[in-house]
Amino acid sequence: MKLYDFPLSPSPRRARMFAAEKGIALDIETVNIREKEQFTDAFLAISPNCTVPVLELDDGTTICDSLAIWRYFEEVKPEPPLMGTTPLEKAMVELWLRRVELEGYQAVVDVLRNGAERFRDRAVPSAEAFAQIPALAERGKRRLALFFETLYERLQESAFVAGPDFTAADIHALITIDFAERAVEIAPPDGLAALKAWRERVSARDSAKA
Ligand SMILES: N[C@@H](CCC(=O)N[C@@H](CS)C(=O)NCC(=O)O)C(=O)O
Repeated sequence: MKLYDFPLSPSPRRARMFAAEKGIALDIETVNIREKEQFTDAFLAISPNCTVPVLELDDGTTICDSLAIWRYFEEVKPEPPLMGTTPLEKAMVELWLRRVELEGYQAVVDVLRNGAERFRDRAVPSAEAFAQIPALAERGKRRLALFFETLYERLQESAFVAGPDFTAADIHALITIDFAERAVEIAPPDGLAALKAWRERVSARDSAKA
């Protein structure tokens, strides 16, 4: 299996970290999205939405979304489970994946893509031009602060984001926090001890370096 990847981007890191947890080997092909390689005809044929990651199976089938790639990996290699095994565990993982995506990751994306000069007219990842809306960057900062609070409260009552075990929800949350710190220079405030301790534990996993 081949992963079309860009090492600096959060979404491909999700696929790499999940695969590392599962012990799934991937051939990596880098698509330099800073050099606009996602818009070449060759890559558009692979990823019509012009984004990485894309997983290409040995028969040529492609899956061009990180969470769909997780689902595929989970089904073909169920051990160790990262998306829950009981109906309730699966529901809790799904719930937290959606909360992290909508309340955390999208907030970072709003801050970055509506604020940074390099995303002028590229506020949405697309071949089509989308103008920046500066108010979305401001709203994103507030939403990100709320997201940190939400995670902190959750991690005071739960060892991991979706429950007592490490799951894909932890991967999603860790990568979102790292992305916020690196790309928009917003880190969780001091004093959220349960969040800090969780982040250190999850960051110490070998897969976090993938
Ligand atoms: N929902 C997609 C989002 C993928 C995405 O937005 N990828 C970014 C990198 S993190 C990208 O390829 N951006 C291309 C661009 O900015 O033109 C997923 O999770 O795979």
